[in-house]
Amino acid sequence: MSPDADSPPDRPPLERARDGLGQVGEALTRNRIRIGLLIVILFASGVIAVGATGDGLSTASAADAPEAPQADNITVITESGRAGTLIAYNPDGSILYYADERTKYFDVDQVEGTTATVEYVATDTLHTSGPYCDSPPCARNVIERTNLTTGETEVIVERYNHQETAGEWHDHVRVNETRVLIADILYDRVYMLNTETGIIEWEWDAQADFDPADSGGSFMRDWTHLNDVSLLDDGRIMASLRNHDRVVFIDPKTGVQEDWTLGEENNYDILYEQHNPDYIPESAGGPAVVVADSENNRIKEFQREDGEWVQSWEWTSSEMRWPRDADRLPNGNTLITDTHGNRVIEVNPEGEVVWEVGSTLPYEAERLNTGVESQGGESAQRLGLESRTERGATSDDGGGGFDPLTGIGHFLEGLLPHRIVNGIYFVMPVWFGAPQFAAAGLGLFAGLGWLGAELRWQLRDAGVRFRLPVYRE
Ligand SMILES: [Ca+2]
Ligand SMILES: [Ca+2]
Ligand SMILES: [Ca+2]
Repeated sequence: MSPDADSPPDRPPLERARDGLGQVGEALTRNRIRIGLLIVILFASGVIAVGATGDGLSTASAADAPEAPQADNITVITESGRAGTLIAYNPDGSILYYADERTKYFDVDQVEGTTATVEYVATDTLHTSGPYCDSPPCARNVIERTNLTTGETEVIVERYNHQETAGEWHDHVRVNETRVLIADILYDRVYMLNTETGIIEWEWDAQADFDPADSGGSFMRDWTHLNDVSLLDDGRIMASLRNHDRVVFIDPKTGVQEDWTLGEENNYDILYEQHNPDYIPESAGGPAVVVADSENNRIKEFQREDGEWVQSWEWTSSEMRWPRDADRLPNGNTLITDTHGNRVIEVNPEGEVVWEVGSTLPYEAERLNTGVESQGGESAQRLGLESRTERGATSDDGGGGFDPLTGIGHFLEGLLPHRIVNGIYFVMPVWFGAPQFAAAGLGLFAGLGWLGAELRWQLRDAGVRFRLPVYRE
């Protein structure tokens, strides 16, 4: 059949020729766009594949874990990822102790009167249903004590939770030989457990002072996310209600001391889902609280002045992602876990990084024999610490040089709320850094752009086809 026979008789030949050329040109343009987008997607996939297969940071075994720089004392680091670890570094930077028997490790503290024994909370994830678990994942929480020199480990408390989400223990603190305070995320409370009898002897329930209807996260899912507890020398208890963006001070007899509360509902300028607040008493230049302001990607310190909390110090870096611990050391340095920055760092009073070791999803770090958490340190105000935002080359790019993908990654991160960025890094593997973030962003844009273009072309073609019966077949 000839084209003439199919075409309506009233269409001039010139117009038909122009249409034909137009279609050829259109097809060429479409294919060029397709090829261009394909190249972008292949490039992005390549960057991600290189990240996945590269010999990057790993703590999967004691042999894989990186060595640390020298330090004056043992450093203990916990990792809370799906393959969590507890790693202790000798002062010379070699590995003294390595454990990965538990699924995740959280707060760790040196045991008083020992030189190298620690007590910590850890969680086993129960992946299958059974007598302890109806709908997995569920959790078995433990408090354990380990002599890092001999490796001898003793289970002190073990408890099952019917869910793992908001069911882990992230902190405990020892009251005396037979009593511990537990930060209970599942039931939004702090309680004192007698470890000999197993009996709860005291508890503070967050509902005593907060209404689940108009505070914190979803009551049904993860209301307070109570992730840290401290016992102060004056007998008060300090607790971190992460989802309330608040640190509260609890009188064991009367409950929360409202005028002491640090942070406000939905006021993210003060705190945004913090971890590991440490109280620095008046005798050490406080009252002050040094805290990892996690979703704001910075470490902050607040000083008590005229009955109010005033921010007295801040440290952050362009590389910092979701820090979860900061300890003021006796020498004025601050030991920081940079969770999605995949590192534990120590910054000096001038704010310079003077010690750094790679770590995958670190939760907290302790430098032994410097006082538990910040107990051996002084306030930023007394030390005259200067706030600082560190900028510079990434720590993991092998040094020097501007890496455009890292730059694009940081730019894309800046377009999104911190919470979304930190959430993405939380679910992605450890090798997924800023370059991969950039590649994933570019790949996603290209993919969505391609989809949009194809849809548009199809619609356009469909529109043309609408008129087709008029002059075709
Ligand atoms: Ca600790
Ligand atoms: Ca802590
Ligand atoms: Ca610590």
